[in-house]
Amino acid sequence: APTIRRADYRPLPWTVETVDLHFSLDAEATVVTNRMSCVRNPDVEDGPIRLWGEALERLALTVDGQPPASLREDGSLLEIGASGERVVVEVRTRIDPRANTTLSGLYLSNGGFFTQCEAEGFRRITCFPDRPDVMARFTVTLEADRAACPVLLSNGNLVEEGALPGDRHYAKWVDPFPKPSYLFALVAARLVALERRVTTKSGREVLLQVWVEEGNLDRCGHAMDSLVHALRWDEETFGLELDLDRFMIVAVADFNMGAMENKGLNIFNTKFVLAKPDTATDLDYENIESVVAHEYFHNWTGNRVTCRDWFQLTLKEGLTVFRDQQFSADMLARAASAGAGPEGAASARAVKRIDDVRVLRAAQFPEDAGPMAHPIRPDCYQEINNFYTATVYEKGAEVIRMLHTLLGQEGFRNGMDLYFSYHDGQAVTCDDFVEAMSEANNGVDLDPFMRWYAQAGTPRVKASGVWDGATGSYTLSLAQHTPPTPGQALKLPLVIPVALGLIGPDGRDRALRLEGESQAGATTRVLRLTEAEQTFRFVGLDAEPVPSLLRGFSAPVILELDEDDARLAFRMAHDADPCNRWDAAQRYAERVVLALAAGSAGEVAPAFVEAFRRLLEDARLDPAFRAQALALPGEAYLLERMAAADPAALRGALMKVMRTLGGVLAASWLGVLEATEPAPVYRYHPGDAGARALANLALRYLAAAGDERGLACAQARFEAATNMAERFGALAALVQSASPAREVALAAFHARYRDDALVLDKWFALQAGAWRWDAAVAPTLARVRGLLDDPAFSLANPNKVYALLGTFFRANPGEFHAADGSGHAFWAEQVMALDAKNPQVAARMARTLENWRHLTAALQASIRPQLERVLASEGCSPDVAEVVGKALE
Ligand code: HT7
Ligand code: ZN
Repeated sequence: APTIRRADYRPLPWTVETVDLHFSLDAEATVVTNRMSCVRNPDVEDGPIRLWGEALERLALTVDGQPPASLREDGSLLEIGASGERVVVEVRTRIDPRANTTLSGLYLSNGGFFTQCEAEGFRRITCFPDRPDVMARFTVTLEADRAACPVLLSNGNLVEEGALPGDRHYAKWVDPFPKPSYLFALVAARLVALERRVTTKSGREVLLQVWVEEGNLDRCGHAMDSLVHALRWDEETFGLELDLDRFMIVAVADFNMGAMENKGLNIFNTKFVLAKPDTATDLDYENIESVVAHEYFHNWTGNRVTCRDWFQLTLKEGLTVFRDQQFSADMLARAASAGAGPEGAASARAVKRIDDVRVLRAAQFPEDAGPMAHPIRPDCYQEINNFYTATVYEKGAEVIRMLHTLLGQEGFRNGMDLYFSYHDGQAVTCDDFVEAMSEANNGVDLDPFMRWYAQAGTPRVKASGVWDGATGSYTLSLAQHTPPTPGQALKLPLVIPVALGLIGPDGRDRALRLEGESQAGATTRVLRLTEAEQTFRFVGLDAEPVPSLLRGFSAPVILELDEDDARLAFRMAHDADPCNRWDAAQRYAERVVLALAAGSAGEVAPAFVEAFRRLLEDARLDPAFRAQALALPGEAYLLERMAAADPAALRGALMKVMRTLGGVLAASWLGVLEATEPAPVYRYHPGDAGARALANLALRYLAAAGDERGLACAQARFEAATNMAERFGALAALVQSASPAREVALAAFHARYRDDALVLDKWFALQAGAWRWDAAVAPTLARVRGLLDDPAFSLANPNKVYALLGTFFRANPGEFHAADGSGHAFWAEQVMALDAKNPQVAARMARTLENWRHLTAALQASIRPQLERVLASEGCSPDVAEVVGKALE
């Protein structure tokens, strides 16, 4: 596929003011009539009307009612010659939703019609200038069979509905806001709605609806509550109000991603809507809250102000992820403060931040170190769907967070206000956003900061300190460098906010005073690292301090700091910053695990076990924090930290560490379990969730160690559980053990939930992610292969694919990378089978091998032919070709 470059952006010679769409919906032959009033763009030299169309049968095309003067077709691009200042173009197309297995454009799911248009799905519905910089007013008429599709929804307001001959009916929707085509949506299906009316801050009454299949109405309450919370939060935090009279969420079981922010008609993967205590874990509840909020927040950051082109994707995604992270932190803090006061609130915020950092390290750092590394604003792509990445989203959010840190809460809010005042109703660039931030903050020079938008790769910050006892001063040297990434050899220094504290030997933070300052200030302050190397001299100290750097994970960098075991243990015990306390535990655990994996240590160091014990036994600490601090670093992250990554050796080391920590500390883990009796009634609350997380972790360690009391407890809790959070926690512990009880529990779980698609995803994922604690058990691959034939599994359903194949390829490297190469051959088979149905999902699966060059030479030799096989396969999609081609470059 050709490479598309950011530098080649040009506005179109013609844009569209209004669109009138008529859909005659039919499963195999939907006819779409599209009347567009096209206007010449005064800023652009003469040129044709450009429309894109894909997988369409064109039935008719007229310009002002006549055949076009000229028509040129080049692949999916259609160029129509037109004169004058405005013309009406009418296109009639036929599409086959049933045959559309890509889940992009108009498709069928369980008998209903649904759309997904971001990024370029609208062109699979009709011919259109399908680019985000073309914003038009949409009027949509839907016509369908009343029995099959009693509910007809589109964006905006319902202005008319009625009966039609032949048991059909229609509905007409008008969206008052101009929008790009990627925000168009329709739903025609058999659904019911949970409704709520709320009054916005300016006193308007709005109708909120959550639409689901009939049997799921009892699982919508949490999504609705989350929506109301999000609406209030955006009013209070950013002064942003819902601009529509009606806001709808629709749940669909077949969906490529999490959810979609179509104007007024958000379409969601069922996974991020449906929850009730018997089927959803605490994590499910948390995810629903954050995804509902994320999509709602897009109404301003994405819809009212949208992206000029897809290279600017982080403009809406990075910013909206940052907003949803702040929202979740506020929600968690608010709930925690009710029971545990300000300390509880602070801890809840920290736990949320740790979660975000875990995701960044597990998903984005490896991406930044691989062949797909790209800046948060990429310079080129072959297939835009491959660029909905952890870099654009999660690192993008970190970049916004750094702006927030540098400008302060008020400065950031002022920048947001100015951004909306300048750009409401426009399609803009990341530069426009940062310029508004600068202008609202006394013109602060943010040009150097823009490098974060342009440079790929995770920066390294090397820190070292020198203590001068004679003067009571501590000189901290910081040096930054970013390793080369594909196509970007040279990197310039970035603006890196480094939040720092200095801890005295008594474990207490010292007030900080830099040389030249008259008095000491706060105990945490943000240093600005802007050069390749800088030094900072702190004075007035009574003793040599221990530095705590990058507090709150103040920048998305890798900190290189020489700390011996004792110092890590000290920070594990005393760092006042919970993120850094967690990070100290992670660093220590990483060191222990990697030494075992490399064979340079034979046993788990007793000092580590003791440091770990102190955290485990410190009942003053928030259980949610302890659960975070006592969980080992993610396997994907650790693999990237190995020189020649050996998944089998890493797996062996992780097992050893888990067995040791589970065995040596068994009494303490059992103490945790005794102290956290399962709740009689489930409630989604951070306090309860934290206690459950710690109890479930205790079960995991004890089960890993084969502790009989722990295994019995897991079994008992599994059987007695009144909610999914506990049932799943206990089941996960049993599955990750050598106990035969795991099979009994898996069968019981299946019997109970055989008809529940979302819960079965958990059942698939648990089996695909299983480590082999019992060497006599067959390789996990055999199990995964068997599950492909399970009646509940389908390659056509992305949730099933992500649960079974995604978990195996991404979350189970120890089993996936079997030395005989069977996993790699299986990967190629599955990627090719998926590619024939759904290239977007296939490409996501293909990405699970992109960092293959970090693996051992033997594994590379096994993987290369499989990559080549996929790339050479007949009908390899551009999506998969980009991923695999770059991996092989
Ligand atoms: N903005 C949405 C992106 C999305 C998407 C992109 C490509 C293909 C399918 C998709 N479904 C949703 C989701 C979001 O970030 O909110
Ligand atoms: Zn988004």
